Amino acid sequence: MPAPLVLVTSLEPAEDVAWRDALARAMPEEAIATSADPEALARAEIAIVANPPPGVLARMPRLLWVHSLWAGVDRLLLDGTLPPVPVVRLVDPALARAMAEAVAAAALHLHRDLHLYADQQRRSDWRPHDTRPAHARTVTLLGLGEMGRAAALLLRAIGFTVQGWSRTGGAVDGIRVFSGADGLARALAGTDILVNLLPLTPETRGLLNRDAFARLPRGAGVVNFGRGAHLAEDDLIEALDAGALGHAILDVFETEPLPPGHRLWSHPGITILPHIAAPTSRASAAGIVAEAVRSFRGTGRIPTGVDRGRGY
Ligand code: NDP
Ligand code: OXD
Repeated sequence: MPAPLVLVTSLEPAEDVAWRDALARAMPEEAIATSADPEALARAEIAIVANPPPGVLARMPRLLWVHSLWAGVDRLLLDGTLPPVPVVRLVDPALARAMAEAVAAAALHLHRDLHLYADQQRRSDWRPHDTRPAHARTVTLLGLGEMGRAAALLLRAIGFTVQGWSRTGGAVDGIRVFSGADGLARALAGTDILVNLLPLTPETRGLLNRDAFARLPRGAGVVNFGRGAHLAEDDLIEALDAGALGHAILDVFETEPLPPGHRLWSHPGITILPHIAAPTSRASAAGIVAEAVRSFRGTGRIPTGVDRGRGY
């Protein structure tokens, strides 16, 4: 009888139970315990995690690998007590498709000035603005991984001019790819709509800042779908207030939920979304975790984890 899998989360109890049910449905052959079960912690080789409370994984002496239910592992890797085992993140084509839709929606929103019309409506102000074709608008994707590549394809299909920036500058079909600090500066200079899809790492923290905004053409739009800590909030507000940036669409924040009364809620230049750019589908994610567990049970091979030194 193999050791149980342990689900370790700091989610609300109802959400935790929903994940446990989804995982049990996806792999009925496995026993799935919670971190409240000391015997399971002592025996388990695999932990399935979503924002695990710091320190819990360190109490698993036989732990061989961890599967995250999130795509981004920034919070997990910040836990200084995390045992030195492979950390596998969620790579789910359904998540990438959802993200591509959200990026397309945000880019079209900015491209067709929907924020201006929402504001005009409040004042019964019937005033059309000039339009341009999508190909005359350049959308730059920061990050060309699972999310960025899916978004690039859809944006191109809509007709936008698309370019991207990544660490290695690896080619992505049909789009211009930049890398390095010089590449970022060149990419920003030609950007109408900037979309952040980077993982949060020591290198990318605070990248959306005054320097970056100053390199964008006047009136550019900014979309942050990565992590809240990518964005220097004061710099964004300063750039919006000065008219250097046109509008920002934010889905992720340093503190989530964004507290009531937070200044970002009421800024006229900002559209707030409650971290819904690419919602994780429990059934789909559980199926992916189940495949990884079955492969491990069958072959003994641990799936490839993230590069913990690099942070993604
Ligand atoms: P991937 O690991 O597949 O891709 C990461 C991309 O970022 C790669 O292109 C990588 O470059 C690039 N990158 C990393 N570090 C740097 C750097 N220092 N300079 C330039 N480029 C860099 O991640 P995903 O696409 O799956 O996810 C990205 C992030 O999206 C997640 O980490 C998460 O934070 C966020 N996310 C947000 C969601 C939401 O609902 N808002 C939902 C899901 C994810 P290279 O290709 O060269 O390695
Ligand atoms: C994720 C997210 O990382 O939802 O999966 O942000």
